[in-house]
Amino acid sequence: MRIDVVTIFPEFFSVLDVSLLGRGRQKGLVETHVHDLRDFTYDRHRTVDDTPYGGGAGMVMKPEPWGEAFDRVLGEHDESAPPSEAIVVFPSPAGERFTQAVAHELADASHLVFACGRYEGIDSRVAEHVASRAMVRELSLGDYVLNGGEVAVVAMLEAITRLVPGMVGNPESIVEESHGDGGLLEYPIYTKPASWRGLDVPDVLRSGDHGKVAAWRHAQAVERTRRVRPDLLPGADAS
Ligand code: 6GU
Repeated sequence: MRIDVVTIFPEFFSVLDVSLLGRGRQKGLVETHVHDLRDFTYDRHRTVDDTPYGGGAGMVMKPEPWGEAFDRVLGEHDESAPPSEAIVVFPSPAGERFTQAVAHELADASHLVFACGRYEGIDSRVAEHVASRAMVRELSLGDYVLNGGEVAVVAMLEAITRLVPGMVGNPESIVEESHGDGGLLEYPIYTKPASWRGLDVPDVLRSGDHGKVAAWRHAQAVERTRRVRPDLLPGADAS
């Protein structure tokens, strides 16, 4: 998988060198390229923003540097060329919700491009233009506002790349986790010692009865989901 990130803060992405993503890069499973949007400007001040048409507070990112950046990562603009294989992600609090299901979809792509907006956002023509050349997804982490897409993209990258085959040592460890296929939150987990600071591991987990253990874990997962995220339960009213 090839990953391109366009940002005015390339240094945010130095975290890609550590942890899971770093190892995946060493193994050749993912290849990341981080581009500084200001490298696609031509004025002395390397300007990437301007005032909004129609008025209002804040600044808007200008379309021209983004057009040049996409020409670089998607290939020069050519109306007659076939659409790129890439999926282009615009992180935005106004996007559709980034979920585990979306992470799985993006993990199947051969090329992902992340366009990190700052200020009040990117001139709307940029996403419209890119949509004529590649698949575009506007994605939000949740219902809160970040100053820019960078931190959101780091989170999305971690969620996506760990689903790429070969990235996680034991593939079974990503099957039973929260927001996996069961749609329930994860059950409580324990390791040794059996008694710690007066708190004991539930007896059922030490019984050796795999059927009982599975039933207990399922019941705990259902109970936890009902308590903290009832919206995830089957039949929950999404509204
Ligand atoms: Cl993807 N971007 C920004 N700027 N804020 C967010 C977000 C994304 N997701 C939640 N809040």
